[in-house]
Amino acid sequence: MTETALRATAVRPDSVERLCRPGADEIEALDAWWRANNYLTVGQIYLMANPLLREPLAAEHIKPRLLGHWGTSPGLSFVYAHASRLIRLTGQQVLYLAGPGHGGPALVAAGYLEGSYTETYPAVTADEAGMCRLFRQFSAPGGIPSHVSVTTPGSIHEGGELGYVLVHAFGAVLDNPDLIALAVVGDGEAETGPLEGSWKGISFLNPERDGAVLPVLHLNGAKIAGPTVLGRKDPAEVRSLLTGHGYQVFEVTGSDLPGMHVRFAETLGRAWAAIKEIQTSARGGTWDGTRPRWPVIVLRTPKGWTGPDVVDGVQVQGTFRAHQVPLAAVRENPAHLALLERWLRSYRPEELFDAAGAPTELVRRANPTGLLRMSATPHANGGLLTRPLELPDFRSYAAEVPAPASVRLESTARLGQFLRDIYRANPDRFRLFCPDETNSNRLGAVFEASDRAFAERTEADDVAISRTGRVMEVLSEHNCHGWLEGYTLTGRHGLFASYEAFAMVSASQTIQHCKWLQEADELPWRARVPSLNILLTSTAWRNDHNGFSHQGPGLIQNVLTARGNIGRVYLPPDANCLLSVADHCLRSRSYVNLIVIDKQPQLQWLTMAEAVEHCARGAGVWSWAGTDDGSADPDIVLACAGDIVTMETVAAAAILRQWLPHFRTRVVNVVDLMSLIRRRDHPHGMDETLFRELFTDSVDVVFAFHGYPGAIHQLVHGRPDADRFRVRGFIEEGTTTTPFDMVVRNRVSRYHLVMDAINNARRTPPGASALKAWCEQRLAEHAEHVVAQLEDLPDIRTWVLTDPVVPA
Ligand SMILES: Cc1ncc(C[n+]2csc(CCOP(=O)(O)OP(=O)(O)O)c2C)c(N)n1
Repeated sequence: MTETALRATAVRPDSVERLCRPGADEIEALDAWWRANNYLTVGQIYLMANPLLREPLAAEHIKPRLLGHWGTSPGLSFVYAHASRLIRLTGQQVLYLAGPGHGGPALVAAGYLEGSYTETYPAVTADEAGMCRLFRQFSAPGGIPSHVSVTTPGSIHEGGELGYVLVHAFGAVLDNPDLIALAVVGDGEAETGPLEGSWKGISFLNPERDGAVLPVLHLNGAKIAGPTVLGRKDPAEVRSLLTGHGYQVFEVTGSDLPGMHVRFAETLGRAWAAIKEIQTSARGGTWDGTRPRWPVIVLRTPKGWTGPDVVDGVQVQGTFRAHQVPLAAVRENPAHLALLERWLRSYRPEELFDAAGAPTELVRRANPTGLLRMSATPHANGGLLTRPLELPDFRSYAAEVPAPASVRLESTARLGQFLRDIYRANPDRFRLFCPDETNSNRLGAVFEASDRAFAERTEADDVAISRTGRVMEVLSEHNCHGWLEGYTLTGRHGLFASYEAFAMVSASQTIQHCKWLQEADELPWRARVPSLNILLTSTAWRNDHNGFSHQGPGLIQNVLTARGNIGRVYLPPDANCLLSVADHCLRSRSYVNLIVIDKQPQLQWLTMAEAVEHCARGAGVWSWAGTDDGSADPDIVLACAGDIVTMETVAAAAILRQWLPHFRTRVVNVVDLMSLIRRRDHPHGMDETLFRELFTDSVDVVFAFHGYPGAIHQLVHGRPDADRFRVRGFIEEGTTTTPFDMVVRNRVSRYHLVMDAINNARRTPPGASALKAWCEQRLAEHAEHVVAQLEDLPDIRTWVLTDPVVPA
């Protein structure tokens, strides 16, 4: 599928009036399609045999475990049916996102009715046997999950963890001018923080070069166990809320048929026309540049519409009781069984499926064709559309490193220059997403290539901000993360840069995305998409000015814990390693890459050639830092992962070298954290031989780690004598203090590492106790100095590798 092919099927002109006034035959077809969808939805929830009700429904036809969510499903399929009509009449490319993704059976049914489900899963044939398979597989062992998950053709949004439907939709349409993302927002979902923040997406959209999001706020009034806030609000308040966010509000309310079809068709037609008008004006040069009032549809229908009204004397339809399985005891209770049969037959399946069990012509008439079917759109299988990034040679941004630890510079500033040129070379498929910190994170060079995107009013004092900008800055980690997910899942590339501690705000999204990619990896029909790259900077160790709230390296832990091989964690110690790692991540597919490095001026260790080799191996011995001379038998291994702790480790090794010249230390630096894992457990895991070459199989390892110490224990589990790893790391000791005081407080300073090395070495060399005493003395001096002088000791602040250890 090429872009040219996509454009060839794009918008055909059509009369809005024609769109807004469906003929009786059109309503008949889309109502039949909707009935068929509802039938298949109920069938998936309840039936394991007799799919076409060819015989009276009996207990043995009913699944033993009744799972799934009915309540939201008829609303989702109602919108879908109407969107299909819009597509048929206009040729519009639509990506459908179901916020309440628990309505999975409705979307699976849609793909089945459109034929794409059978194309994707040939065993699920368009006949009675296939329908039975479709029903049996739903929410069943060995089958498919209940949500609009990775297995659902046409989906980029599972809607399992609620709150992200609009962020995914906005991400999908950036730099995607021909696409409309139709996003159904649940009213329960609308109570979440991420969703409430995501209405602001239109403040960053540019109608000239971006597509459009059409939200459908589905107020079915209830969530799992009670009413929703927006469902119970006076409609005028809902209107004000959305108007205040900048939308033009369209409303459709009711449950009458065919009246609802008539009214929704007209509303969808008007909303689509509003989008086209905005885009035509912007692309035709008549736009005055003000932020358009994009349409939103508020749809009010009963929860569980068309399902059982009253069950056991209790109102179900239109209440929270319709949320999951409205008839719960069908196998045991003949009255429920009879109600289910009546419910299924109310859709008149004999009109919807032919003798063989395939959808009838009446139903199929409602389907768009080919790649315009929402269940077949390549936008939902973004790997098919992915064009590799044009990447400049990262080596040309190299830091000059005449000798290890001799120069200091801001590593992320080099990355900023690389990103700037990636922007220039890829004006249509690369974006940086950042919560208001691009400059703070020293990535500001990107503004030489692109402004920040902003559709609201700009003022004379604003800097690097315009409607044509493509750097995405919004003070919402949820928006940044979700936009990037939508952007990459539809085939484009990007990077999310965040303060390390606040990446935890969107940590759950990171985890959910890992799950999505993991599942996608197991489906041959899902093409691999660009990776989700996350840069964590302004790290725990150097947020000494912001204090404890800004000190938290937790995201590493989350990514390590993700199942499977999707997660990658890189801790480049300097600029050249950062450039090499970034280049690798931006070329990669279908991973979640976490890159952790601070933004402050920092010592540089490796030349570019050395960095490339080091990063390719993932971990290596820094022989210039240690004293074991390549011996297979060091007295201690000093390992490190993370920029700040690498400096402490190399400084500790320098102290040991000068105080105890016959003590054999080996310094190992780890860039790729996953290399520590056993190969059988992760594809990046280094093989046993290399692991032994680096860490021996019996010498104690003092490991200084950027994050929480437990992570290293988790990673080396199963390695030879894993108990010998003594790990120092962030132990939640933080405050506004000096950089060196941070490592002291967390007991990972050079002096702590020296003492650890002596305490854990297999032999105690002469002079060791004097050195330990000196380390204690230095720590005492530090404690006194920072409080008295409010800064670190001078020799600590300016330390370079060639310094003599004991200050003159
Ligand atoms: C973040 C999150 N919190 C809680 C849940 C559990 N949950 C699943 S469905 C649901 C109610 C959803 O209500 P709504 O968005 O209105 O969907 P609908 O009524 O259309 O089913 C809840 C709370 C969830 N899936 N995600």
